[in-house]
Amino acid sequence: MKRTVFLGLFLLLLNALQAEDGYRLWLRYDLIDNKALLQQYRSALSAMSFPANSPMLAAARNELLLGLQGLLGQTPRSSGPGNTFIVRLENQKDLSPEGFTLRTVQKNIVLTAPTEKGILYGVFHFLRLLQTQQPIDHLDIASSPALPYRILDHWDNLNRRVERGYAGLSLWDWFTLPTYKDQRYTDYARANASIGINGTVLNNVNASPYILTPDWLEKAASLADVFRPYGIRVYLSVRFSSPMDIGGLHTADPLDPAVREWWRKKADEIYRYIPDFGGFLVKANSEGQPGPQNYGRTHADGANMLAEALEPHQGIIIWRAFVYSNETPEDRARQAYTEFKPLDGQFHKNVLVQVKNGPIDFQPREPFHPLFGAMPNTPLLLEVQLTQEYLGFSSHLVYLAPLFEECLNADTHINGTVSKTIKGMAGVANIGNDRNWCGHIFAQANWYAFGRLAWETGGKAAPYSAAIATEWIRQTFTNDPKVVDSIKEMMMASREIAVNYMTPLGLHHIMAYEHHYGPGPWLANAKRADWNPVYYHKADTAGVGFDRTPTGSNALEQYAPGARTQWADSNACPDQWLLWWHHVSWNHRMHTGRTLWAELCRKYYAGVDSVRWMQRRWNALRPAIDPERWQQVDMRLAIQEKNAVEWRNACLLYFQTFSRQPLPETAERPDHTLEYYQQHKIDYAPGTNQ
Ligand code: GCV
Repeated sequence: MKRTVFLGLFLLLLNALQAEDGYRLWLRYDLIDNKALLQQYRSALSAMSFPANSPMLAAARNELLLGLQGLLGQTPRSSGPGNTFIVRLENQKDLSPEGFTLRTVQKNIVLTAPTEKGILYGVFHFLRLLQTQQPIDHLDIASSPALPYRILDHWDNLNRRVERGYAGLSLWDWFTLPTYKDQRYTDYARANASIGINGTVLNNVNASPYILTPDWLEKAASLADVFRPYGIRVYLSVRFSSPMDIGGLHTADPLDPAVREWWRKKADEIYRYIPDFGGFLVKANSEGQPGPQNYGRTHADGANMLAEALEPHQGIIIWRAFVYSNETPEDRARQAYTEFKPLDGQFHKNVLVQVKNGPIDFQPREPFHPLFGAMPNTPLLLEVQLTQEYLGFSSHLVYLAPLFEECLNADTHINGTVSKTIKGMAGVANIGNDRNWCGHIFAQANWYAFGRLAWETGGKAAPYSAAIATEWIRQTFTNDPKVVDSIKEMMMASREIAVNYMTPLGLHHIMAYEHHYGPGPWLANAKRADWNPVYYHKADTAGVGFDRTPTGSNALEQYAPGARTQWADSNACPDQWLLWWHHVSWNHRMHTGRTLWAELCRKYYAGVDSVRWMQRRWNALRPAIDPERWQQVDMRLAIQEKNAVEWRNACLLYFQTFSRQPLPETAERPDHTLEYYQQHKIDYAPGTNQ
């Protein structure tokens, strides 16, 4: 009996130890499976000299020990002979305050940095070298972040629902805060620090005013305490009408002295709770949110009032440029530029304007936003969306780094590439309380890539997406080169695959209403014109596409002449942008020699075929991946395949009513009618009920 119980317990323990449920993200510190390398690493790290007399240095040191214990099965002695890992705070020429160097000096490895944060980042970098099984015998690394602001934006509501969140509830268990500090908060901070993220906006940009009341500030302060040793500053989204909502004032006019005084006092109060508070993120006069325009004032008036309140505390204001107005008949793609360009140079120095990567809204493909390069006197942040609102939620495998990089590397023809015109990146988080954090194991790669890109990019021409994917796969799954290459190919192809089965050739915003999951190109009765897919594709019997040239909305004029020329002529415009810029006939000759209709069919069919290719590939990888994560991904790929078929069939059947041309002879026939797809409703899709 005793023996059975013991065996049972043993098996349970074994199972628990082996379970790979995705919780550890890329911070998996398992014993290195290459014996020769393991020996080398062990002898290179016999001793350690790591004075840690502050919470941040202690966090860095603990991480190093945790990592080495797992990866090497031993930790270095804290002193004595042998090869030593030496950590030193030291000023270095050409290093930014967050940078570090890792060098081999007489058989020792020396990590130096001008600040504690640099040491922390250097430790994570070093652990990554071991995890990805890199040589460490001749290290000569100097690394500084390309961009100073690397921030996650959580669209988490105070009731724990996450707007556009597909990985469960908010990670912040507001109800038990400030007292209960879940271990997940620390693990979240570790994961962020490991990829250089240095800020987090805790709450939704559609902000509740309550976040600024004492109870909630205390909760935010408690999170800030957990994040501080990991170099992460807390920011809050604020509602512009807060002085009225919770302050008892009759106005929120930014030029009203009482309003200004209210914000000043509020700022002082916040800094008593969170001495290193980062600042405010503001969505104003956008999608129904209040803002300075309610009082006839400009975005600059609103931002500057808040900037003055935070300035004595060195806080910043991040003011979003995601604005469009229902009353304005102007093409939505033009509106942010129209409102913000004239304000260039009018913002206080502690204001940054946050601009989405494209002028509409996180579509599978958009041209870069025309404000990049157009506001030389205003620091800009690039906002990208990690959560896949328009890219199949957490059900579809879509590696987003190539999308982000397409924008970062786009030439503004004013000040170089987009990456050269920005001071930082903000990523709308895809994190929730799901055990694996992001819903899809591969969605973790988008969180990872966001941090790594924000650290690495900055005008350097090299493409990073593939290198970052390699790093992530090696840390997340395996160092087996064949497996790494096979997964990498899948990841690198996945964004284009999604574009093909959703919105090929420059189509955009033809998703189902409100939840944005699945196709809805026929939708025409949303309460705002520009919430309707028909507004964006403008299909008729003559053709399809949005004319944004001088014969149409002329959104093209908002770009520099050099940028314009690539898109201006419908015959020269690259196929991938065609229907974004032009309304062309169904028989328009594409660069491939096919007609537009034939090309559209080809893309939609290729999209579905490629999802099936991903499924086959994943199937072949089964022996190389642990069963739990393999199966999770396999099941999600099955959802993706089903959805891709629906996208293809629904869109082609719908556009066929205008093109009046047949589907390709040999192709798989749609299994349902257009009416069937039009009636397909999804109740309670995640991410919408706020
Ligand atoms: C937070 C899109 C999303 C909204 C989001 C908005 C924004 O419109 O659908 O859910 O609101 O962008 O970025 O403010």
